[in-house]
Amino acid sequence: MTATHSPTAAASGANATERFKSDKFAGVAGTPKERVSLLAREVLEAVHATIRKHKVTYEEYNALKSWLISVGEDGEWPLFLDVWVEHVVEDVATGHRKGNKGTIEGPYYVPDAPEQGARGSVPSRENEPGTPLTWTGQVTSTTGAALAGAKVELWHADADGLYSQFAPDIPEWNLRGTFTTDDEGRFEIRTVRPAPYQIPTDGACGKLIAAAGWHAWRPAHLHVKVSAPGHELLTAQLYFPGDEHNDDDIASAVKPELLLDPRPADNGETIEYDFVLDPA
Ligand code: MBD
Ligand code: FE
Repeated sequence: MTATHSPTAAASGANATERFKSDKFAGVAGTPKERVSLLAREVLEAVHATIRKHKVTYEEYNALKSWLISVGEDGEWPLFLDVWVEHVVEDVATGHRKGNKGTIEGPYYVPDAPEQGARGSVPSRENEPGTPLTWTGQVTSTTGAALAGAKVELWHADADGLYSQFAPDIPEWNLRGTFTTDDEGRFEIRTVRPAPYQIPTDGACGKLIAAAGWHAWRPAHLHVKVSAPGHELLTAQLYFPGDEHNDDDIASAVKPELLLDPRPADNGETIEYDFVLDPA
């Protein structure tokens, strides 16, 4: 027995699957059957066309079948879909916006992180590893109005690239907090710089990456959800200039508008980044 447990794909996948089922799954009950039929048929036709075009063999078909089974066994459907599909859904869903660019949510959001007021530190361990980061910003509407009482929910990986509630031996709300803007829509958040993130390599997604000769990296990122009454919820991630994976994120979720401009400070670094929300 060792005192600490190594993170495993199956454990973090199982957590992500449970989280998704408890928070989000509403089923297809509200989707008209014409729509289900259209989408299912076209996706299957795209698969059929690929099989014909590349003369897929029975050996390859069975490898796919075995791999798809393991995606479920490893609890990696949330990871697989969020890494390779969500960015297109996000693009289609938010293309009309005039305010801030957003990006994908990914598999590791947890609602109701502890409230920290307009100015404060994100919950963290004593001596939390990583460069201290002080982030000041303001939430406004595309109408120009400052949004007082807006919520900024922040969550991110630690300096080892691990997320609380999905990796073992990390306090429940570590590096997860909810901030509420002041009368001028302003906030100030103290946290630490996250590390680049490698998606689990020991599960089904890792097997695909290895078999295809891809890499498993996402650039370091801060996740946020920014919300205010009467406005569209913004889900975004912020990135650090110079990260070697900003240009080849496995999850295709980097946009130039989401790059930070960190400046050295007495204690670590400061960043300024504001949010503009679209009226709903
Ligand atoms: C992450 O941390 C993440 O943000 C995404 C999108 C996918 C996998 C892990
Ligand atoms: Fe992430």
